[in-house]
Amino acid sequence: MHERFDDGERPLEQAAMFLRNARRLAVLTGAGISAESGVPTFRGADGLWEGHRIEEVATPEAFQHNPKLVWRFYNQRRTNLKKVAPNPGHLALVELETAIFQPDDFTLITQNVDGLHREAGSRRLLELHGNIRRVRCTQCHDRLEVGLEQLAELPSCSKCRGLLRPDIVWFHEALPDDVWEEAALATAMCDVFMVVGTSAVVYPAAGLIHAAKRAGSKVIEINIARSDATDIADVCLLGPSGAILPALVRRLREAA
Ligand code: BJW
Ligand code: ZN
Repeated sequence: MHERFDDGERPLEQAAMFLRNARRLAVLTGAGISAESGVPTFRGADGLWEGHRIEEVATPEAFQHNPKLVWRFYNQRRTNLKKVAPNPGHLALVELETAIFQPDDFTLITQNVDGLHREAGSRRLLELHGNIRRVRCTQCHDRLEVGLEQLAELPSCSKCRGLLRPDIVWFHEALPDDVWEEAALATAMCDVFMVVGTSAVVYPAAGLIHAAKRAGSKVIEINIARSDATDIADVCLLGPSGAILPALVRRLREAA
């Protein structure tokens, strides 16, 4: 069976060539890689939650004014995640890490909070925006893995009774320093930077793409539509990541 690439096979071969010539690879993923698992993206046609834009429910201000609304949003998303599993795009990235690149030469940087890369088996993984399966206390800052079980309307800390919040980076909040530093380092060191399923509009994550380009890396984009990364990419593979990533891995394996 042949996958359909909008511009034929040429971009796929060019991307494969960049990867064959690369020692270090860094990959930045966004919501698009989980779309084929059934997780809605943020800025698509269905990007609203009960009429709210993400910017209205994913801020510390929203949590301060209406923590019940914000917790309802996250509890609903956590429940929906129980029904989803990693797709062939997630699995192809695991194969790139474990079968094609050396373990220390591959870094997966994700903006996603759904935990699907970890579930798929990715090892060197940097979660820039946190993880929806974790909470932290607004008072004592304790962090806790809670999985996807339904939490109370307003869950509280078992140590200090403080209000718990999702361990996620909301708008106007800083990214965790250690994770960000590792992501910036992997970006500076890589030969190829691959951008998968992100609109590339949210900073500082999107800034990594520009930093990679400035540092001289080849940039490969995989997306079903144009994004803010398209004009700086050296090659764009237009199509669903669940088909394109496995096709790319197959091509690299054939050549090996
Ligand atoms: C497929 C596909 C398939 C679909 N295959 N592809 C003006 C200019 C610049 C910056 C700012 C500004 N005003 C404000 C800011 C800062 C702000 C920001 O960037 N805003 C922009 C929106 C303008 N950034 C922040 O606030 C950040 N913090 C910060 O700057 O702090 C400063 C600070 C420093 C020191 C101290 C204190 C503060 C934090 C940003 C955190 C973002 N968090 C979110 C919410 C997480 C909560 C949650 O999940 O509930 O993270 S926002 C949301 O967007 C989420 C995502 O990770 C992130 C990125 O979205 P993504 O992944 O790109 O998804 P989409 O939907 O946009 O795109 C999907 C793509 O997939 C599309 O391109 C599709 O075509 C494609 N696709 N199916 C392949 N099958
Ligand atoms: Zn506490």
